[in-house]
Amino acid sequence: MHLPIRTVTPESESAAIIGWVHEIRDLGGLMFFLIRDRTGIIQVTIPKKKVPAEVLDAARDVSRESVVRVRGRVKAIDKAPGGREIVPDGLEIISLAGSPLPLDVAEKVPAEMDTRIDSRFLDARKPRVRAIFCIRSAVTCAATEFLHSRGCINITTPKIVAAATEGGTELFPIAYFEKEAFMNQSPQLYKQMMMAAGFEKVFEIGPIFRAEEHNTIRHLNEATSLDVEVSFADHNDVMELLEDLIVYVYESVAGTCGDDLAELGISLSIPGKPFPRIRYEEAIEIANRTIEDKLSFGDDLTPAAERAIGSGIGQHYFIVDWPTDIRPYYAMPYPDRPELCKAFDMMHPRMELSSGAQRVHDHDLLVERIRAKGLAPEAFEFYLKAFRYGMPPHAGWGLGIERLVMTMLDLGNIREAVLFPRDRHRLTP
Ligand code: AMO
Repeated sequence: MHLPIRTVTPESESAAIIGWVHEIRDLGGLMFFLIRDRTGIIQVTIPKKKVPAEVLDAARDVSRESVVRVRGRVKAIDKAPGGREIVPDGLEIISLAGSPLPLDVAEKVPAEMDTRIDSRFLDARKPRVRAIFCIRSAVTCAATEFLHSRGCINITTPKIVAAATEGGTELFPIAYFEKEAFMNQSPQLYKQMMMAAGFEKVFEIGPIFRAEEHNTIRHLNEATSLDVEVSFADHNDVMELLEDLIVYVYESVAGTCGDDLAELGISLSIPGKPFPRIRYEEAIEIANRTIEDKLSFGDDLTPAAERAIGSGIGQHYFIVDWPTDIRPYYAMPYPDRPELCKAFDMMHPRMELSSGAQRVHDHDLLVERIRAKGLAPEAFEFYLKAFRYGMPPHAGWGLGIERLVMTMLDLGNIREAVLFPRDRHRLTP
């Protein structure tokens, strides 16, 4: 039986480990190997004159990033990682790696993002990269835990669909037998239909597909969204739920991912509640004080405006009360001021993380709103039907998981937070 490398201590008398050859140094009479598994790195020291011939042969034949099994005596040694080393009685090559390697896992030679993604399996062997994905796993796990504790039901909705939810231009059409279909932009219509089903509180963590042409550091063509929908709730209720979730997730990551955060050199500060609420009209006023291209009522916020507002606030915040014209048809207009709606964005100082709203739950108003957006209600018949037989008032939001991880870990590019990114130019691996 082999041990996880982290658990090998100077007190262990002997140990067997399996891992990848991280580094090889040959100093003549002595050879040093660093062996790595997902739990850590250990030094293997080979005094050439003292080890069995088979060990020496394998040590000479092995290449970096090969998988090896090592058996031997554990010794305390100050200078080695973890203060211990193994002097092997056995060294077996399990899988020999080809050379040269497409990229340097030990990170002595830096690689461009494209080179890294082309060989993502190698890139993800880097402790730093693995740490990001361990934290991402902890993020979705904590979010799931939190939403279950609030009584939400985890649902799964179709990703092959017949209608756009967020607007017609960002759709990926696909051939679906003799019909035209699309990759789903958002679980929006389906999570709302589950309100008509009486599920009351639902969530889903799943892929969303956006045919956005632009290639940026914060857009993907396939992203992961955490979607929530709650009945008998308004926009204020679900904003509270969202800030509670963000704080819970940060606390959980800070509490359970200490080693991974240390690997990334990050000390996580927990966002304070409540997040400030800023009205859209205030937000454009703040932005206009510093940005060059001034915004007027009805303009969407530009990245420069988001940065201008975010740098002043310096923490997570909400922008509320958006112009109805620039939000989707399903956002509920204020009855006394219908040019504004009960929609919000939740922002990190660097970028938008989530959008949401109280929804239109009245069938006739919804039809009117769909028409006002220049869309045909007939295309939404399956959705509208759910509004005719008892639809409760409801509200919800969608939160981008990659952006959450990116901002939490201060990553420069959203592609750092997804294993196999899909962008304007990339369909493999
Ligand atoms: P929206 O389109 O704003 O809202 O998406 C919600 C959140 O999902 C993330 N996101 C993306 N992340 C990376 N690349 C993309 N191309 C991308 N598109 C979206 C963002 C964004 O804030 N149906 C509504 C949600 C709702 O009202 O419940 C919706 O999809 O973090």
